[in-house]
Amino acid sequence: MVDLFRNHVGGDWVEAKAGRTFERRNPANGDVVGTYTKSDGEDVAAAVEAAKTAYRSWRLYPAPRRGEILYRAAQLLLDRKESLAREMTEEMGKVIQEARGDVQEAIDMTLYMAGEGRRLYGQTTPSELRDKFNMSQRRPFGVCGVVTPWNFPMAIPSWKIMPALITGNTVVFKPASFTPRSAVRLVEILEEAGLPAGVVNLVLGTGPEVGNAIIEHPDVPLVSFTGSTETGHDVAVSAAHLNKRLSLEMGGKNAVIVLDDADLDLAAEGILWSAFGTSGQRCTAASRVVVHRSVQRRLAEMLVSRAGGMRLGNGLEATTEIGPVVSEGQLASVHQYVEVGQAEGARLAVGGGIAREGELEQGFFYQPTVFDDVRADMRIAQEEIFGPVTALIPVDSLEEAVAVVNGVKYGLSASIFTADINRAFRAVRDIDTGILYVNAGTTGAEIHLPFGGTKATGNGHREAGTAALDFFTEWQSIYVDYSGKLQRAQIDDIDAQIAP
Ligand code: UN1
Repeated sequence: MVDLFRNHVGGDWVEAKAGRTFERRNPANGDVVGTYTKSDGEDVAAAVEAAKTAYRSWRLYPAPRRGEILYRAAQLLLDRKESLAREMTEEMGKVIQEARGDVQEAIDMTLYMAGEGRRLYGQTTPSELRDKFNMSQRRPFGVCGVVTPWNFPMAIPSWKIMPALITGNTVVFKPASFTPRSAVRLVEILEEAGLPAGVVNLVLGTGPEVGNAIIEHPDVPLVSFTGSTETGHDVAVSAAHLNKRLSLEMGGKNAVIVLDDADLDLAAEGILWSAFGTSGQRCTAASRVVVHRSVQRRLAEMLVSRAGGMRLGNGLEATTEIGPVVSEGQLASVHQYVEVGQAEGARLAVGGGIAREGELEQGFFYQPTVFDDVRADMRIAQEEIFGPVTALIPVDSLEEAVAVVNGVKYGLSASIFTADINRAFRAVRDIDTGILYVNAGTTGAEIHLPFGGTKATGNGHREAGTAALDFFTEWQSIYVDYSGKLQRAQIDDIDAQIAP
């Protein structure tokens, strides 16, 4: 008997009005993970109504008290970390160790934002005039639309929901249709932690039916979206018509630079972890390796021998190093890119095929793949693949490496391996990405620093850290005049007032 998972609207677990359902299967073996209620615009309208009603009192709820609810939620996430991680692996495939990391990232964000309940700092400033007090404070927006992807089913929703809540907003949450169960678990925990009814509402279903209805709803003044570049552009167009605040977190084409003085063992480890972790399905995945020609051969050999030996399998098994990709469509799209790379003349050094041995036949497994002798203008070096594929691009200098890193439309993450601090800092100065690592791979962002990218990766906003507070609030500047008379800024003659 497979459970039916439902929407959460105004504090109740309810089926979608039209009574439809959809199913999610485990990408490792095809087992049914769950059946889910399938919503449409009518369900979104009910969720927005509930969120609007709840906003009236939630915005007045003292922020330290909101923080206490988040502390309780963080504790529940921690108590259930293992079962949440196992369920996540069943739902989207990432290996259990990484699923635990995903839940941990949600715990970290929840704790961080809980603490913000006692900060949420504004400013006080001197006034140009006597007997006048100036200050600013953050104000919430109202109902926030939260639309999230399947690759980080707990972490990314927490990046959006927790800052929205601590700043006094309410939420309508639409998770990816590949990972609805993790979303249900997160909302159950918030409810159990004492979040009042209607503050977070969950609507399950597809992007076209549910996501669009949220984005187009006139009573949702703010939308935070993480997903594909194509969908993000459509979201931006709709949001612009309605003058919404919008945060977009989209594609990446992240690169690791390996200079001639790098510790190659460390570089190889960093590349394997960031290229093949989560089967390459991270926005921050290292899908390019920009390597100095003098170490290209040695690095390629190391990557080929290690990637060739990586164990594919069900992510719940302790020995598995690479799980399946999320779906059959994703598998086909990754393979298509590999064919494009070969047709463009890149040298396939290892991998390059759908893995079908034994039990792998039941799931969507792709061999870890390394292309060598890739030119920076090839499609596999320019477009996001979102699978376990990386491309070695040889260069002759740091300057050329930086130009290659910057020569794509995206700007999320990059890294450099070098023993030379001067060259590392020159790379930091010149690389145009939102996130940069020295002597580490391209993944592993921590939640208290801003997360996001330049150029086509985003639209100028950042998630996480205090940057998230900036996105989910608007500033209000307050001037209190206690002089008892009309004082005019920019007009009154202050010098005359202070004359002896
Ligand atoms: C993503 O890929 O969308 O830095 C998020 C990292 C993780 C988050 C990735 N902490 O790779």
